[in-house]
Amino acid sequence: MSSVLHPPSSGQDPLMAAQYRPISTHLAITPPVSVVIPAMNEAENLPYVFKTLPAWIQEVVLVDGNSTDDTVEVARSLWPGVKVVEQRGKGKGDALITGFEACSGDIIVMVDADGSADGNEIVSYVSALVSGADFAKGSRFANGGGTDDMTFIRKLGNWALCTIVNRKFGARYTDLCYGYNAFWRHCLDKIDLDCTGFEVETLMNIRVVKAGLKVQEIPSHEYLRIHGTSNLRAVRDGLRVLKVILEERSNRRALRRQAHQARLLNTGQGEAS
Ligand SMILES: Nc1nc2c(ncn2[C@@H]2O[C@H](COP(=O)(O)OP(=O)(O)OP(=O)(O)O)[C@@H](O)[C@H]2O)c(=O)[nH]1
Ligand SMILES: [Mg+2]
Repeated sequence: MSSVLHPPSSGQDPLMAAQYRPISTHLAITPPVSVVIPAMNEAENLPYVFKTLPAWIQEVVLVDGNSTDDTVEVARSLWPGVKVVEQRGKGKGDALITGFEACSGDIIVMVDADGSADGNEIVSYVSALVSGADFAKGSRFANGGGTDDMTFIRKLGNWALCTIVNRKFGARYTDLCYGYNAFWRHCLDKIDLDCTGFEVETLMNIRVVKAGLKVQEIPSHEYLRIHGTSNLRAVRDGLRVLKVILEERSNRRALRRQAHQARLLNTGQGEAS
């Protein structure tokens, strides 16, 4: 693929070499990478988050959810070029949609601000994307992944919802409700996000499958939130995830019905029946 190259050797034209940024010892890439961080009162956690972000990241977009602490000031002090955007509405989904619009990179990486995601994993996500995947989906339950942050009940709920998505949409996911993902910007045109809460990750995972995009799971380790308390409510948000799954399923049926009717009309059978 044209966007992947081994790091240029010292004999190469420096102007040509400047287009490529090494992201590991054996890989250099040209596409700019943006990281989106939704953050609501995460000032105490941001030092841990920014500490692990690779220096080759082109842009960091922090979406502030009307924080009442020093989230914005701390972000600016830790990453001087950080682009801070205020979300229009409420919820993590709304924040991410706002953040995606503000990104200028070709590759967009979603990273939580609670210290649960290790920025050193970004290289695995980006490597998968430049190697041909459209959507690199983090998984805590793929071989090599893990979580320190899920209770038994949350694991059970996530497994049940993931099983439903796999059965209903023909996916082969090992994880569903996880916020560490990366994708090429062009995916946004195909998944047309329209939700506000924590169900956003599920909606993305379903719509990428429906759009026929190439998804690769990336084993990821979720660490404990370092400071503060979770904004997620297992039952409330679990039900919102289920609602999204059912809605996406009925939209799919309606689309199939429309396509079937269009085919009948084209062959003249529709008028006859
Ligand atoms: N801007 C913004 N960020 C939010 C909002 N809700 C949650 N977040 C951020 O989204 C990320 C994930 O939220 P968490 O509360 O950690 O939820 P979670 O990771 O699903 O759940 P835990 O595993 O319990 O931590 C964190 O960085 C939050 O600050 C919101 O309404 N606005
Ligand atoms: Mg968290």
